[in-house]
Amino acid sequence: MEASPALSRIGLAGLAVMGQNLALNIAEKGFPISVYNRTTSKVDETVDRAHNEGNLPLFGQYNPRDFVLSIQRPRSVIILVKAGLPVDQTIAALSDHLEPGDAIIDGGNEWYENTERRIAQASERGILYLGMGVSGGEDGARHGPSLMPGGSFQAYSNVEDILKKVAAQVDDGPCVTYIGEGGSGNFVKMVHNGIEYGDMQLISEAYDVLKHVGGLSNSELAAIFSEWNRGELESFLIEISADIFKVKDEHGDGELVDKILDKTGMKGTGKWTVQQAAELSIAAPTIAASLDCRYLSGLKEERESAAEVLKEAGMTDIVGSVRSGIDKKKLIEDVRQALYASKICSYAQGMNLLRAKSLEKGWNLNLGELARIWKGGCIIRAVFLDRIKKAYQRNPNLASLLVDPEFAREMVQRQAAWRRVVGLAISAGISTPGMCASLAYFDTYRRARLPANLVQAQRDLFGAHTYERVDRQGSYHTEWTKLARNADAGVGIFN
Ligand code: 2AM
Repeated sequence: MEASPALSRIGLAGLAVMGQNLALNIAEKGFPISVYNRTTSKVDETVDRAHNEGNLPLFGQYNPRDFVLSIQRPRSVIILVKAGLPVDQTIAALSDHLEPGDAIIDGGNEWYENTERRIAQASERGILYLGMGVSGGEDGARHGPSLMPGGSFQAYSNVEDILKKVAAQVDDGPCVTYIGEGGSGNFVKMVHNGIEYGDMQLISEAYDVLKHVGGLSNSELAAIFSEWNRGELESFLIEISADIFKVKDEHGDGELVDKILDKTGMKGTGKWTVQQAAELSIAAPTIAASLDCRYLSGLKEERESAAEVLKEAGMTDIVGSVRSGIDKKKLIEDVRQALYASKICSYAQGMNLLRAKSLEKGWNLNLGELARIWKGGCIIRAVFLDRIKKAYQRNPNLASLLVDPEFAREMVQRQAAWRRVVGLAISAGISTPGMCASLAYFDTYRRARLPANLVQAQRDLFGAHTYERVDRQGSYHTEWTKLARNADAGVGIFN
């Protein structure tokens, strides 16, 4: 370790995986950093890594007081501990030593309202506060994450130079921007994660269809995903999927992917996204379908017994009969197009959720800029995000990505392939809830007239909720039952 300078430029408390890597990244970019963790062995571990990874200017501290006092004023302290109570406890431990003008930056996946509460509490003591979404996992934190800081603009300005160097760098700048006031940084990160659920679900459905309907092997899947990663689907998640299909099982035959228990874990941000969509009356069916699929995947034993029961009830293998006569090459191209079109719908949902929240809270979110900072560093990074950025640059008030002229054209060009894939999957009994949800979203959104007229009539019949008419102003109520009976009497069917 280098000799400790007079004072560090910044501090970071909470040295689990993300904290350690982000601290090392900051040090590597030339900003002297103090680090602290409740369990001090992690401080030593981080100091050792800083030494081994190039004598980085990182300085271990072993109690909150020394930690805070080792940072230059106005101080900026990043905390990366578990969301919820641990954040409050860490703030409490540090607060005694912080002074007005200092800033706390919570880099965890925090619920945005907790950040808003802490902003208010901190401001009573003159402390500035940022809730900063950090995406990119371990590797992103170490070599360039996507950063979503929201809250005090002054706190952001104090560390802007650091964040811009530490973030992933793409062709149009560092993957960080001041998101907005309050808990906007956490909220944007939450929706990012919801979109990530959708992407992963859609990719898994593409895999399922190719494997079961197309009969593709893992090595074929690896080749197809690598090829896809050279086109419009180019993204981190497609790239890592290609790699996953290649890995052999070291404990047996074949590839590891086939040995993995089909039960998905989750930490809650996807659920929050769907809850918020419901609160704001925003349709997010693709993201909701991906969440539902995680729940259903969790019922492994129940699914196994359901398979048994249904087999006994006469359920036979539908896939087998559909598979014969499949044109593999055409199926692969169709699935690629279906995946792309489904993805556009999923991002349209996420972006509309962000806009609705921005309006409710007055955050003034810049959707194009959010797409830009997701181009690098984070899990959903993709070439496609540049197109989203440009769509919002063309028209910041775009009602939906689906009506951006470029995306609209792409959807129309892909819809035939998309319908073929979904139709085939349904016929084969391979569930594609994400692709189906996206397609239904598209078909519902693009239709100028929906069967909601009948729903309104039913509501008016049983609850006198009234309805509007397409051809004249005002609210109407009709005595449906009475008129229907009269009509019956008139027509005389039942007489
Ligand atoms: P620990 O190593 O002392 O457990 C992820 O769990 C990170 O959050 C770890 O660095 C962990 O510290 C920290 N953490 C969890 N709960 C905490 C708390 N109540 N106070 C301080 N740090 C906490």
